[in-house]
Amino acid sequence: EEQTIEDGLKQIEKRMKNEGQNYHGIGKGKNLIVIQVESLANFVMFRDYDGQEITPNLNKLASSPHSLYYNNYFQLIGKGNTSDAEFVSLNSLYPSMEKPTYFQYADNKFYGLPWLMRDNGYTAWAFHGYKRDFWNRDEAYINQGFERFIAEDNFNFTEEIGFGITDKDFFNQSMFYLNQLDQKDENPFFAFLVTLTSHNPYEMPEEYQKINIKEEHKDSLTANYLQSIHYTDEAIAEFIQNLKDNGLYDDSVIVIYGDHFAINAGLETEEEILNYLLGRPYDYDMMMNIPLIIHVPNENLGKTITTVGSQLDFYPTIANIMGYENTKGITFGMDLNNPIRENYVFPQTYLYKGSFISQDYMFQFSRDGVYENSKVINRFTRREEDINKFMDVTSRGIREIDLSDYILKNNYFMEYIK
Ligand code: GP9
Repeated sequence: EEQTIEDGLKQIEKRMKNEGQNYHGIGKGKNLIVIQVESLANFVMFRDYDGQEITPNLNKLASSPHSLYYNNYFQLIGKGNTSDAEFVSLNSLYPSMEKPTYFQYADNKFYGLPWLMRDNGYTAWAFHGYKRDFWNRDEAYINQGFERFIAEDNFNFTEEIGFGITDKDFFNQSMFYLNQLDQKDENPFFAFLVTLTSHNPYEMPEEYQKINIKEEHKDSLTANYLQSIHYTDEAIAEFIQNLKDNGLYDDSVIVIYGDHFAINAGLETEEEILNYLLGRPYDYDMMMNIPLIIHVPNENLGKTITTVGSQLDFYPTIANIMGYENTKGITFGMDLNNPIRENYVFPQTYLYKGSFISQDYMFQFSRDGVYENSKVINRFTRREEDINKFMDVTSRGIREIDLSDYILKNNYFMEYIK
């Protein structure tokens, strides 16, 4: 029988209750520094190109005894690309598929991570070195719970790459504001930093191209990408050193993840270099795979988490690490350190609504919306399998997306959050 919307939401709310013993509260009272990295794909992690390590610093961080590294983590964006990655991660709600969520629902009431941290005494600021009104951030951030937005107009830069400010300038100058936050009061802070340099088409000036590219791969999008993500990797390492030099490192939880894919699957021009780099065909599940690293200085962690998850799971995962429970909003994700059910990723872009990625499968729901035209592949054998046994999972995914959309459409938290 048909379940009512209210019953559906009650069910989602009920499953939020999670004892969450693993890593509960290991970040309690510390600052929370989250870095969302432009186009950081997981396929560059722990990978060499012709004997050259692409992201040596992120590799070091991810394999540190004080880090958790999630290697089976996926993007979950709609029409708002980078801004949806922010929205989904901070709120654990699905993005709108009509318009970028930051535009369509800028005025809605939310209870995402910035609000949770503020309710627990934190100051929450956002940092991004591009135009204040791009993706409507200046308006959306207010209802997301950020008290201040350090944007392009707060930075000085002489050198421009791609969209503008370089990641090194961005991180260096952000230190000034982080020090301000640190000295502001007794309270810890939540800083949300969004990088910019490694943006498509990834063209870097000659002096920043540190990876030697083979003649036959030169000028490909992927070759450019390796150069630019290598630069960003170095910028992040300098930033962490800077946190140490400024005495902020030991008191902070540092979280890093990619906002979305770097190279679209199915680009003919990229086939050769990707095959060479990966030694296997590049498909949508690899394209949408982004890394998540949670680094807690002085905590004994040192683990790679293979549980499948996505940006939808970010908020519950971080909330448990910080030791706080979300008792106000409704979140659709799962704490990846305390899995209480089998997790599925339900994307709506690149893989269409009804599709899913699970531990073993990638189900590609047909673009025409006809189940019978869908296909499923085993993620390990890469072979196609019979689609019939996945009907209930796809309908569950569609149901969840619709429930989340109901929250957005009806500004549901307006009444719900006291
Ligand atoms: C711009 C930056 C890029 O502010 O966040 O957004 P994208 O084009 O990647 O969605």
